[in-house]
Parts: sequence; structure tokens; C-alpha cells
Amino acid sequence: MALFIKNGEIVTADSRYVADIWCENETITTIGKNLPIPNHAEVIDATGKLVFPGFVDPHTHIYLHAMGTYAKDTYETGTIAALCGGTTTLIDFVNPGREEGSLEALEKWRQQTQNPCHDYTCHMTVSHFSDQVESELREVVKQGITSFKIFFAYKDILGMNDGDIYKTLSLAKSLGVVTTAHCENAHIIDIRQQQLVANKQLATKYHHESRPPILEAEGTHRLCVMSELIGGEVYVVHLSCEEALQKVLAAKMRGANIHAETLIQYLLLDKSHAELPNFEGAKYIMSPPLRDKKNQKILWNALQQGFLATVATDHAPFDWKQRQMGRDNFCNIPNGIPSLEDRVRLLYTHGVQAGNIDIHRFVDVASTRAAKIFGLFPQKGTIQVGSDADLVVYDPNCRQTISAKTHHMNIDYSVFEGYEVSGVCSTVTVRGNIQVRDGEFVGKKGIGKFLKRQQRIC
Ligand code: DUC
Ligand code: ZN
Ligand code: ZN
Repeated sequence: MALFIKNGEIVTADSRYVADIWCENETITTIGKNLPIPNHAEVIDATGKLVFPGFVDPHTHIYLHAMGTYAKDTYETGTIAALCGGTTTLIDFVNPGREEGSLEALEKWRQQTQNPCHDYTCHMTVSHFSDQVESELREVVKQGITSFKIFFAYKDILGMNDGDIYKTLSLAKSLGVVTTAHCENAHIIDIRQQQLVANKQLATKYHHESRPPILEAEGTHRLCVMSELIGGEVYVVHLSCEEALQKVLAAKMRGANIHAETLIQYLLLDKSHAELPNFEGAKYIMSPPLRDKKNQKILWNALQQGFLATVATDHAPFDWKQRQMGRDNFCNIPNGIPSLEDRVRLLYTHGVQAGNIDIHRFVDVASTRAAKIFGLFPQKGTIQVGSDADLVVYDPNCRQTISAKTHHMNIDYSVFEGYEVSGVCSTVTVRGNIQVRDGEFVGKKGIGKFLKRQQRIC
């Protein structure tokens, strides 16, 4: 069926104008003023509303195994929540452990991707390196997974030594794929955690002390050095603080091909949340940790000026019961702050409306840039003829209050409980299918497709 979005104000990363959008066969076929309405089309009147390209979250963990437990969303609940908040594409992770092959882990992950309600892809984690790993990674790339993930953190689980990281980055360069990296110094964090535990410093407030900004800066610098030596394209995930940002900027000035992502949580929450008494702080435990509030303005400025490329969520929904695993020791709290559904509206409200970023940067950091970096553009991330008809009709004049009582994520609390947001995603489409009306999921389950991505031409 055809879809006709009438008279909306189309906003992309570099343009803004009022026009009609005609979609057929899953893509945008015509854009123009006063287009004739085809007989067979469903018409959405977008007068007075903004029309954005579907938003892309480049960093989520729908299916995450950590500390012996699993994150709570499924592909069905996670993608419904994402859609209600305007996200129409997500990039998840496949995390093979040291004993597992990449292809085996990929197959397991594919089994988990049941009933997706929008399109998705994944980054492939590399947790050790060998000839066998290399040959499997070549196959993974052929299957359309054109980004790797490496960990400087998580010493005995997913973290790699510098030699294996160097080899992985070299392989990535030769294959024309981007390497994403969690940059924190695993060894020093490990020792600091042992010391804190020995001193009975076990409350949530010690999480930050175990992994201070300088250790994130060190990991970031190490990634920059290796990428400079090799010349490969790298992407720092969840950058949280000024110290790490400075390493990225210095490397950019030296010519490194480096992108950096921050998270909506770092822009709005700070370390005092993780210090809340009565274990309330446990809801705010993630890594890198929430930082001192003074970092927030710096991160906003870096977004506006293009020094930070994207805003993601690192969505990792562990519920309140799972958080209790760390009641007696912060080291045992499963990490992650759920926010997949909230990212876009919070970023619009606190970014665009508050004057921290302009509306084109908003679209860029929440959609277009991730699509470009990860080989999805222009299929995703923009509104142009030929692109997938993934569209968000956004009513900026409606206000909503975020609450765990009404959100769609499979999680029993919200760190943004009571936050007011400007805007509701009044219609959200995935390849021309109307999946959301008036902020509620009304669509078809299972229509989401795995997105096969292209290698960069080297
Ligand atoms: N940090 C991670 O590195 N992974 C999952 C969630 C988190 O907080
Ligand atoms: Zn991480
Ligand atoms: Zn993550």
C-alpha cells in the first residue's frame, strides 16, 4: 500500500522545508509540494508537524548476557519501545566469549532476533585473536556485518591485550570495516576494584572511584595511537568525559580517522545519581560511569561543533531484581541504563529546545551520522527519493512525561521517571508500514529485517 505524508516540515541533517512525501514499495518515491494524492494511498496529515528520518541507535544490547544473567528486552519488546520513541534502526552486538566462535555466536544471536518490529544489524565483538578467529571474521564480514567491537575494559571476559587489539585493527583496516571500542584500562580498574573491596568500600558510589576519567582517557589514547599507526577507521563508544574527548580531538588533529559517540545518559545524568542512598544508586550503574556534572556542557558543545559524531543509548535493561545481585558489592551490579525509548525525545527537548544543539545537528547525531559511519546511508538516516520510508512525524507541541508505568521497555523502573519531554512521535513508519500512531505501537510484529551492510572500498 502507498503512504502519503502531507504537508509536513521535513528536517534532515542539512535541509528544512515543507513538502509532501509519497512512499511506495517500501521506499520514498517522490517528494514535492502539493503532490497529487494517489487513490490507493493512506494519507497522514503532517501539517504543523516535523518529519524526521527514522532515528538510528548505533549502540544497544537487546540480547546481552552479563554476570550470569540476561538483559530483559526481547527483539519484540525492544523494537516496539524503540519505535514508540522514534528509533527505527538499531545496531546491537554479538559478543562471543573467548571459548566461542564468531559464527557460532552469530547464529545464537540470530535465534534471539524473533519478531523484530523494525530493521536492525549488529557489531561483531572480537575477544581474542587467532588464525581461526581471523578466518571466521572474514566470513562474518561477507555476511554483511561490517563493524567490529573491541574491549580495552573487562579484563577476563571480553577484554583483549594490546597485541590482539593491534591485529584486529589491522584486519579491520584490510577488510574496510570500522572498529568500535570500549576504552577503559581494564587492568587498573581490576586492581582498584580489588582494593576497594578489601577496604569494604562496596557501595554504589565506589563504582566511579574504581574507573575514574583518566582511565577512560588512557584507553582512548591507546586506541588513537594504534589507529594512527595502522590508519584504520575507529569509533569510540560511550565517551563520557572531557579527558577522553581531549584524546579524541588531539588524534583528529593528527589526522586519525576517529569518530566518537556519547550517550544520552551522560548528557543528562551525573555521578551524584549513582551515589543515591539505599541502593537507589544501583539504577545508575553503567560503564564508563556517570561523570561529574561539569562534563555535560562540554559534551553538548562537542556535539554541536561536530567533535562528537553520535548520541546512542548503550541500552542494557537489567531490572531491579537483577540489580540486587550487587547489593553487597557494587562490582556485581549488572551494568547499563535502559533508555532506548527515551533517547530521541530527551535529545530533542534538552538539545534542540534548550538551545544546546541545532535541529540539523540533532538529526545528524541521532540518525544520519550513524547511518553514514556504519554503511547504512542513504538507505537509512535521511529523507530522499530512494531511501527506505522510515519516517517519524513528530509533534513538538505535545508534552509527555516519561514513566516506567507507561513506557514499553521491559523494565520496571526509569531513570528518567517524571522527566517532561517536548514532542510525541505521532506517526512512525518502517519501510512505509505504519508501526506507531499517537505514540503507541499499532503495527505488525516481525517485519524488521536484518540489514546487510557493505564494506568500505579501500
Ligand atoms: N557498559 C558496557 O560497557 N556495556 C553494557 C552496559 C554498560 O553500562
Ligand atoms: Zn561498553
Ligand atoms: Zn555497550
